[in-house]
Amino acid sequence: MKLYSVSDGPPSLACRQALKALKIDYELIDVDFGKGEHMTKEYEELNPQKEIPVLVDDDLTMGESNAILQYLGDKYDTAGKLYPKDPKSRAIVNHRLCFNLALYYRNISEYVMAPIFFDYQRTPLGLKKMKMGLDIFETYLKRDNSTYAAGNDLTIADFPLVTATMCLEAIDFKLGPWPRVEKWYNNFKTKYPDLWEIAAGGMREISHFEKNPPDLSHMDHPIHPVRK
Ligand SMILES: N[C@@H](CCC(=O)N[C@@H](CS)C(=O)NCC(=O)O)C(=O)O
Repeated sequence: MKLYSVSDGPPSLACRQALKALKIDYELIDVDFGKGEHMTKEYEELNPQKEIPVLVDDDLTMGESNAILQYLGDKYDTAGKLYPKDPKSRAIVNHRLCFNLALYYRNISEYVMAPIFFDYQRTPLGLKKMKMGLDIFETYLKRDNSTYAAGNDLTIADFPLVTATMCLEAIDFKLGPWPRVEKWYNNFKTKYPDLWEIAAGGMREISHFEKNPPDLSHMDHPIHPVRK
């Protein structure tokens, strides 16, 4: 099994956490975002979306970190601990994965990440949307009185939500107004230091780039405006 991964990419880091939690042997292939390695013809064959991560397992090649997490859970978590088999528990895990992809990380990515790498500004609307995501996550944790993202046990849903939240810490954005989110995030760090360390490596890089924005002026990006 191979994972094409970018060292500071939350979706990649979430997949690495799942691979580690499930004790899966795999080859980690580092994709250099700054060099545009994900925009080559060869990479496009692996992932027409030109996004990182990509998982290759024999004849299966696919991107989209949620699908990767679900596949790893289905194939390797035979006991159904990280990816429960009970339909209702599983539905909550799937819900949190969708929530992260469609709203929580999406808004964090637009507010925190895009302006670091590309020529975007952090706007009051972007901040409002990001805080809305935090408010909603706070509500889920409070409503279910849960220690983890999808109940009282660690699941694959915690990984992308932790790596998304890590982006906030990277820019020193405080979680104080969202005490349940803060508690859940700190609890993950304490209980799973090995898994946290995977996210922490990415956080250190993002934190560095926040203070020293990378020079991507050589990049001919099809969508994002590059800082010149
Ligand atoms: N929905 C995708 C998103 C992956 C994603 O956004 N990856 C970023 C790196 S963190 C990327 O490859 N961006 C390509 C680009 O901006 O050119 C997933 O969850 O796997």
